[in-house]
Amino acid sequence: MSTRVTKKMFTPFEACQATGAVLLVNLYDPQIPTLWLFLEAVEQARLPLLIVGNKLDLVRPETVQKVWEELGQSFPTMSLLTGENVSQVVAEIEKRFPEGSRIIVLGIFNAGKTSLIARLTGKELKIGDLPGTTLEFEEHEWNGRVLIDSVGQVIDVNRPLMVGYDFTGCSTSEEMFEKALRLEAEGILSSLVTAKEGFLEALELIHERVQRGGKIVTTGAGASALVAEEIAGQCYETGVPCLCITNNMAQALPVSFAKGTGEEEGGLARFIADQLTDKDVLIGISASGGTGFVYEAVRLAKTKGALTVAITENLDTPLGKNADVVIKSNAKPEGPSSTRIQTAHLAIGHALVCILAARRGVSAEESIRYMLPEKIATKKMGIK
Ligand SMILES: Nc1nc2c(ncn2[C@@H]2O[C@H](COP(=O)(O)OP(=O)(O)OP(=O)(O)O)[C@@H](O)[C@H]2O)c(=O)[nH]1
Ligand SMILES: [Mg+2]
Repeated sequence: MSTRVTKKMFTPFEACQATGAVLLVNLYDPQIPTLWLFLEAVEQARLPLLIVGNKLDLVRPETVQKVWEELGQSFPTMSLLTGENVSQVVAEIEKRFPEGSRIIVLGIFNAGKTSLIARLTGKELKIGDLPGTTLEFEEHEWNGRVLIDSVGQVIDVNRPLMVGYDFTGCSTSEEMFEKALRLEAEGILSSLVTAKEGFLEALELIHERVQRGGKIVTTGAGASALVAEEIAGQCYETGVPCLCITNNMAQALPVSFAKGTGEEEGGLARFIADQLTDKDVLIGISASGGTGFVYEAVRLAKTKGALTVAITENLDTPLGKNADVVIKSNAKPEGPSSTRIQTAHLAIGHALVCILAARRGVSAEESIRYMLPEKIATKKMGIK
């Protein structure tokens, strides 16, 4: 019995009885640690493999070289958008997988798996840049072969508690505790590289706006709402006007956390944008980059001239595309429930507020003033 399932699906990886695999790499946001999981799954299933890089139109040659180095091998690259190199890749697929093959097309979401199958078969398929457009295995006949579309994530359900952490190799609670904390820290550290450029750019632009009297609005849903709230709280403690608007409704928070209550509500996006002028900054936080009201609020805020900043793990998403500046964490892979991404986003938020404060010369004494009790005489209860 197989143990690997695709995210949000209970279909075992091997249930599709593939005899070969194409691993599609999104060159624009390669997510190498997650690709290793796919490679491990393919190796364990002993499938002949062809790795192909897609979205060549969005990257420079140096980036391709870097991805090759990180994966320890070179492989063909193409752009399904412009058609560059596609016919060579198709020929390579035909050569590698003989007639009668059942070829599973793997890769993180938005890598272009369905786009490749649509291109080969000439079919009209569901393609889009929201993470998770395809949510189940789908088979398509092509040229005497079967192409199997898949979901952009693999999870080995046999690994202990792959909900948030991979506890493989841990037998005691103490070992699990140590591993959990190490993984959290690693998520922050590996974000150093991916986040730095966007962070520094965002910092300058936010600093300018705050100095000119602008305010910050933060937003996020569920777990990212907590990050948004934390940023707003620390802004308050350092004298930066910051308003936090989320979809969390007090007691509904745990449910919103798990199920994304209200994420599709466009009114929330408009409400957020209503608070913003061209002096202000909107920071949208979303681990997936696909949270409805967050990416829509960013889009609307931009039309009002506000500076928009995204904090996300996934660059190649509606949030990543809508924002002026993206601060990209690199904390994956995660289980279905993310932990490391939020930790990395909190660290990024803390760094942002603290550096802004340092740049403005806010002293500890001034900061403490925001924390002291300020009692206001109030009416006696019952007096109307
Ligand atoms: N710029 C660019 N965009 C591309 C290319 N190939 C696909 N896309 C776009 O990337 C997005 C994702 O494409 P899909 O084919 O739906 O990706 P997928 O891997 O099936 O994604 P999921 O079903 O979510 O796992 C769509 O907006 C495509 O139009 C490419 O070569 N270059
Ligand atoms: Mg798809």
